[in-house]
Amino acid sequence: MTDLIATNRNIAILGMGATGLSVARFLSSIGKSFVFADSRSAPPRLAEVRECYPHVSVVLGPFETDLLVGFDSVVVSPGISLQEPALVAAQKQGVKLLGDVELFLEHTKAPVILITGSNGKSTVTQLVGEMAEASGLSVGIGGNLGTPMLDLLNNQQQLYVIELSSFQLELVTDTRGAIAALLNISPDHMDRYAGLQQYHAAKHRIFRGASQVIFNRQDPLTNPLLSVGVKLCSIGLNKPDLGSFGLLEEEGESWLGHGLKPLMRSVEVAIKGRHNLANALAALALGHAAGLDMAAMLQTLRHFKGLPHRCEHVLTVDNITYIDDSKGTNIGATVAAINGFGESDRANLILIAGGQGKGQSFSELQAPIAKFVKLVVLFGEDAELIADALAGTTQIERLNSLQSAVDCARAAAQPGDIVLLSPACASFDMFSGFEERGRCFQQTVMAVAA
Ligand code: UMA
Ligand code: ADP
Repeated sequence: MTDLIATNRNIAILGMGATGLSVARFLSSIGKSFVFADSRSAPPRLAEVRECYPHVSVVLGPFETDLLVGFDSVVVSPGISLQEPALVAAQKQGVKLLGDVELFLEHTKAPVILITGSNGKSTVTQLVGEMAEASGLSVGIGGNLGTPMLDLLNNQQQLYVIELSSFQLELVTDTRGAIAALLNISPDHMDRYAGLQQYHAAKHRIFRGASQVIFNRQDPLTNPLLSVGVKLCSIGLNKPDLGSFGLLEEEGESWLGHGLKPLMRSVEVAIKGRHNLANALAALALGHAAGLDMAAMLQTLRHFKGLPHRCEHVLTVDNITYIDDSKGTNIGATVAAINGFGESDRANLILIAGGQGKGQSFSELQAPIAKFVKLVVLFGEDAELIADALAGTTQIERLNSLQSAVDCARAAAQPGDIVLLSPACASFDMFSGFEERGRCFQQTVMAVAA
């Protein structure tokens, strides 16, 4: 019997995607029954659900209050907005809403590291996970990154490293002593939130009940408001205070440092770009908080090549370099990628961007584009919106497919230039996700170069 789900009757799982199915497996494993509901009439994994759970009821179509109030607990998938009128009404009538994070945290027996932020979450999660493995631990790595966290539960695990999205955090009230990091905050998912403040509030829920907290001292939006007794550690690309992580200058060279202590030369970090130095420092701070072996962590930083579609080098041909940053799905990520690859003395970038803008204001792209980008090639649903926001910064072209955008970029590129796909947008208008968009870019680049 659990605190969160205290009855084996009346549990509904909303959403039949990766999260919903992991919740179903978990509830089945502890002998609880449930029903499924999905607001789409034909959700993509319906056949799988019917096959795996032939005796479980499945309710399809818009969520209705009358249906939801019939349940004691409703486990909500992260893609479903809590502002859905039926959910708001059900909660008012005493139905308990919860997510997979709360179930997971209640059932873990090993220490948990939780990581959120607008950008860098997946990189830092994977990096810390690999640092833990290099330190000899059996570790579960997942969450928003891909493997639903409930699927990681296993008595052999000695540590969990979990990426959390703002969506997953919306119902979290107690992280039960986790080590929690908030890497950075810039606007994202503005189509789901009333404004930055609401998004910020969701992100800050990661600190509730945490035992140790890591924040970014150069991003005031990450500053935690905490009660006494919680251990705090900051990261930043400037000089660290005692106990914090940052960059030190030693004999004219940049080093990763812990307090006054230099740890490793920055050029040795295998993942490139200043944003990745911030990610490396965050991973070190988290690993240090969890007691991982420092030598093993530094060795991991020397070898970790980064995840696919995050500023990934695809090809250099005719002295033109192609970079796949398909995971750059918001302006903060694209600004980091442009600043990371821009040369100080000339506009050397051709930026391919566009897709679904998620309600962002694209004006923050103006300054880095004016400085580093000679041509912006736009495609996708919100191309016009982005073109309007960037008018007057640099040359802009609009194409109707990613393939034609690559052709256009290739035709305009000069030796020494970089063609950067960093869309600042979601991909769902034209692709199944950022992975498919990245693969399409890479295949087109390879074909063009052949
Ligand atoms: N659904 C509804 N009504 C809705 C919305 C969705 O019924 O209003 C149903 C869909 O029909 C579908 C199911 O819910 O059957 C999908 O659920 P979901 O959208 O919550 O997605 P999952 O498949 O459960 O995947 C989620 C995360 N997706 C989202 O938060 C949108 C995955 O992150 C995550 O990897 C997975 O859980 C495991 O933890 C993806 C993501 O895009 C990568 N995350 C966003 C991001 O990184 O920006 C937040
Ligand atoms: P997330 O899981 O938060 O989306 P990823 O690690 O997958 O983060 O990186 C996504 C993109 O965000 C990268 O391709 C890069 O463009 C950008 N990025 C990565 N780390 C940072 C950072 N620390 N600050 C700003 N942008 C970043």
